[in-house]
Amino acid sequence: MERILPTINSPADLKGLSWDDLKTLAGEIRDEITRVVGRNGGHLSSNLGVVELTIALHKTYDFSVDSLVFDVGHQTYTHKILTGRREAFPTIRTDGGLSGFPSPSESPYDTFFEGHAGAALSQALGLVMANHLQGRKSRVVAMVGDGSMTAGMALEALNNAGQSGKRFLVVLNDNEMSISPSVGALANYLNRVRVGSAYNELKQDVRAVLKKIPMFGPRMEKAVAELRDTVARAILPGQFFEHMGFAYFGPYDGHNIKLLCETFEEIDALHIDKPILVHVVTEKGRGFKPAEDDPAGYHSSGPFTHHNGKIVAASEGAGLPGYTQVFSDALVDIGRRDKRVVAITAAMPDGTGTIEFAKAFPDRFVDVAICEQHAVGMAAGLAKAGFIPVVAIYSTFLQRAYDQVFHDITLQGLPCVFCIDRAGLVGADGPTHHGVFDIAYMRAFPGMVVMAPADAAELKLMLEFAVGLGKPVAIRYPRTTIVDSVAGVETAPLELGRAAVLREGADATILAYGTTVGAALDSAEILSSEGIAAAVVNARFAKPLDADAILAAARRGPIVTAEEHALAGGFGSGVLELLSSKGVPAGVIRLGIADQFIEHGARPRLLASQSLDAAGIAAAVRRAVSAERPGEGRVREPHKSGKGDGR
Ligand SMILES: Cc1ncc(C[n+]2csc(CCOP(=O)(O)OP(=O)(O)O)c2C)c(N)n1
Repeated sequence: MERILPTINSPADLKGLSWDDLKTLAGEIRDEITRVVGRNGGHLSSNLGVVELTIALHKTYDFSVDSLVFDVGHQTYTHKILTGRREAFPTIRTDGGLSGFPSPSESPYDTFFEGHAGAALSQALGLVMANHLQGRKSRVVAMVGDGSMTAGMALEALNNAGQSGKRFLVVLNDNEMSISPSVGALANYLNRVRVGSAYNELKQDVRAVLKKIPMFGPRMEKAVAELRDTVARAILPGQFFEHMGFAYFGPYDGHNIKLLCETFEEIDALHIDKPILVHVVTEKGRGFKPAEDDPAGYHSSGPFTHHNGKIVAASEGAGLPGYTQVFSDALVDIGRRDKRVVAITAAMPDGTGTIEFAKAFPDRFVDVAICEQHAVGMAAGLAKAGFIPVVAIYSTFLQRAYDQVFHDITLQGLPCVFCIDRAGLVGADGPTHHGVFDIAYMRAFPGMVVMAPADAAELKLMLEFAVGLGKPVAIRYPRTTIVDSVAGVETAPLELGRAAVLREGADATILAYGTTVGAALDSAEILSSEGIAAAVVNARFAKPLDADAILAAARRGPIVTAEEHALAGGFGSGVLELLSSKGVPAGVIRLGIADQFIEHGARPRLLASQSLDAAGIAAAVRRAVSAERPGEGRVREPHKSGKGDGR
């Protein structure tokens, strides 16, 4: 039989297909997604779960006119395939290829750049209001998962939308999973709705059967009807949403394209004058056994090969990134010794490496769901009562809790350890996920200690140090397989605000922060062979800065700062501020992320594009040295450079 997928170049191509064709198409799309994610990695489970739902939405609506807003946007692979990107789909998440998230620069069908949970309802409501003001009749649809519905922003939007009385469609894609199983009262509620409706259906079936039994039929029927009414009163589906001002429909089988299309059309024809929520139940990982069995494991999958639906080989990079693993082990170790330590995650026990702590000390662990703000607010309460909260959140998601870091923690002077994972360029997930603003947003607050390890051993040291510090403190570390130890970084004890000189050199100083220390040492080696002696300092702290080390460097000669962070407000900015406040005019070249959003791509390439590899740092030092000594010949005898004292 001819394959249908190659004939789909735009959503309009769905219109003429029969229900059977659409079902076949769903299977072909699933195979394509599994094939491509097997090669490139990606959000497998979530995408396999929404194939039929996405087809149904594109068949019913015309999103060249109507608007479709995805929450998070990690589940848009079918949408991309249907909206003119079928041929480009195999490039997804690769250098220069399609983004793994919605990207308006790729297609007019992608309404917003997305990547953070909970934003879609607010964005959609804004579009609805704009339509209203501009007299446009186009429809607005937001698709949100049950996990993301727990986000504060989503609940704020529900609250506002219900009151606004403005019509738009929210499709609640309920698969009982966030990345891990959904947690919290809303998850329990949705579970009751699902079970309740299944129970009601069961009663209907039982009633039909009993009716056929002449002796007991009528009496049993009455009893069953009473029972059903009681159950229905207790778990009337959608009561919560109805009370919030929405018209609720569901729950529906999210894998039945015909049912979904008919439902969307019927609801549309009702011309309901308020927001509408259609509750759809789907299965995460649907159609690919390994993902069905382990939807969390395949939520964000590395490459793999499979044969007849069985995994033959997973990528070498599978499992936790190196720093996360080191953090995970160190946290359990500290938790064993110090009963005051409590770990908090916002829906990412696996990703942040707090799951082992959760297993070891379930009473001292909390997963608050996708609620970063609440996570930090709650940490304040624990800290106030004498506990030591360790809040493990990715850099990009901690941005959600900026005010809580300010108001609930630092303003109160409360001790709290922020373990900021995925700090820096994250690679294939791209601009929504790069964590390149945390130094700036953390170091702005009085009393905050901000540090970054150069290697695994230093991360352990820093965690230990932070837990004992009695202050608000942030430790940032990247998504990368670990370099066990960076040559030259000694695990000397930490002292607040003290850097470690790793290599002496009279011509220039590289002040490296966190992940750039290894590259800085390599660049010093390159430079040494050219006769340039560059000192390398492992800064360790972005706040408080080591004023002695920085002033000493400025006296020696030019400085190059290197950090995997936005130049605006980062470590290098701090160095400039310090020199300026001391009245020291120094030649400083700052290396970091330029004032732009960085695309997705392999991390080493992205780092090189920002001059954050050894070659880029060496080039900056050459520039600094030649600017310092104009006219001096560049090439000198190779310089013998001694290692620092490791302090
Ligand atoms: C603010 C924020 N915090 C955390 C995440 C990480 N994250 C990505 S997807 C996801 C789970 C989303 O669950 P759900 O909305 O139910 O979608 P599903 O993957 O189950 O389809 C999480 C926690 C995020 N994207 N944004």
